Amino acid sequence: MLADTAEKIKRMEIRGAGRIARAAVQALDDHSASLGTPDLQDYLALMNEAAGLLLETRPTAVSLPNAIRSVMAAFREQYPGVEQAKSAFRERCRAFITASEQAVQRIGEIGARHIRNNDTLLTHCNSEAALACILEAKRQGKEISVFATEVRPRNQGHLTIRTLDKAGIPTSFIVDSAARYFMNEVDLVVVGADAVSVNGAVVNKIGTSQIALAAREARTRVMVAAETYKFAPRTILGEYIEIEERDPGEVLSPAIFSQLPHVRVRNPAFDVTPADYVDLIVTEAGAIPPQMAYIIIRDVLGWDIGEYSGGFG
Ligand code: RUB
Repeated sequence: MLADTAEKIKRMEIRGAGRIARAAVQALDDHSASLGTPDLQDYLALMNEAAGLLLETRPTAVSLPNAIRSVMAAFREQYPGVEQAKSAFRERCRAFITASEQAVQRIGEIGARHIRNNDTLLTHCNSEAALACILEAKRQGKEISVFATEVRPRNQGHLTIRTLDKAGIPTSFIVDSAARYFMNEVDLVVVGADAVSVNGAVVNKIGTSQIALAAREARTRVMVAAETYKFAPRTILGEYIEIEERDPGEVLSPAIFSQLPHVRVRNPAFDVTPADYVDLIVTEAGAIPPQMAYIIIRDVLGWDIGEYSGGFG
């Protein structure tokens, strides 16, 4: 079960930063319940091992280590036996999953306030947090339309247009490279995030930074929807967020590729949009300018530059 979830996250059958975090927490909870050892030290060692396996699945989505650290914090307490440790862990896992779902809903409510009647939006990739804002605006009766990109190479845009269509939102499906062509028709770009750095830089699906650049040129606002557990605490220590580079076969079939000895495929899954290109980050704790990212890391996640404690939760 645990290995199965880890594999699904790697293969992107489970994808999107929020879903990855919840699936990992659910897998850890199931794993904990399945462990038969009566020895507390053995149990804790097996749980640490399990957490390690999940952590390695996708390097960029900081929601994953944040979520795992948050539930594993249950083991900072002392327990008389395995059963007590398991039930405390289960409580933490359930609380995380509920909070994560509520955060998306709250982001939708807050984000929708920044979408006006008759706005044309553009979204990239498939973000449940970004879609929550768009769907809530529609639910409130605002007349909106959306440009949705294809999202090469994995076509996450196909998921997005299904959701938008189901909600009855007029949608134009465009190839990624058409974003600048249409940008003058767009009032607001709405995207999600895999990670937000302490300096307000946003890591999201490859191509987001080009869209933000085109938006800046056209004076179109950019709104990022991101739960607070997507903020990357370790960036306060100067650490960079690793950008995942995926298999070349996602971009070009090995049959073609193997005939081109001088060609190599580069396939970064994410890119970094500097804070200057982002107008607003909508979190469940409120909408902030990107420059206030440190406040979220300090006050919501509990990491302070002065007293680095190595954990939160
Ligand atoms: C997904 C992606 C999404 C963020 C936010 O990339 O870039 O915009 O993860 O999504 P991939 P959400 O498809 O490679 O996982 O708001 O759903 O957490």
